[in-house]
Amino acid sequence: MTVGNSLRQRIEIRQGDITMLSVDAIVNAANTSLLGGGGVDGAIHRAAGPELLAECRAVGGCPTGEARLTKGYRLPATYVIHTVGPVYRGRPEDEQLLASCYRQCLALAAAHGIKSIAFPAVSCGVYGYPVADACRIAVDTTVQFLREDKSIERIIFILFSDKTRKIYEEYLTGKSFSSHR
Ligand code: AR6
Repeated sequence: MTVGNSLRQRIEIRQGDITMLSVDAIVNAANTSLLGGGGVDGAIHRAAGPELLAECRAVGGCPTGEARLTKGYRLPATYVIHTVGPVYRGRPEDEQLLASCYRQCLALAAAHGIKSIAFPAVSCGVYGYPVADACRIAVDTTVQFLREDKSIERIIFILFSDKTRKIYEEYLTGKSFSSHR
């Protein structure tokens, strides 16, 4: 088995509801208040229960491009890592901020000994990021991180729609996983 193959094997693409996943951490596509909202954020708060909102209140918000960790409460996941993606405007900063979301989530996960983490398509709903661009940033940033970090064993990109899942699968299939840096 080559280094490249083992890296590829740590990444999984799935379609479904992130709130159902029994992993160490799920990522929430939140807003800077961390006080809940619609989309995946609403679904996570509903499934986790009011204790999650109470902890988020105590955290006191999160700037765009950063991430914060809380417990998962009534979710099957142990932790929730809340990140705030950029509202898409087609600026170069959008790409930097979205990449920073993925890097910060992964760094927080590694710092907490998290071995399995699931990501939704951050910024691809209400925040309007084109899925193909967001997918490239998500996958490339994650692969870059996994080359350096050996502690995270499993990353799941969990997509709500079949269309989005296919975009991720096609991108991952076309990507080279050779061991060069
Ligand atoms: N599981 C997995 N993916 C989901 C789920 C789910 N249960 N529900 C929705 N998605 P969005 P954003 C997908 O809008 O664009 C909130 O109000 C959805 O199809 O949830 O980062 C926050 O409070 C889409 O592909 O997040 C912020 O104000 C992706 O998750 C704002 O929306 C992200 O869509 C953040 O916007």
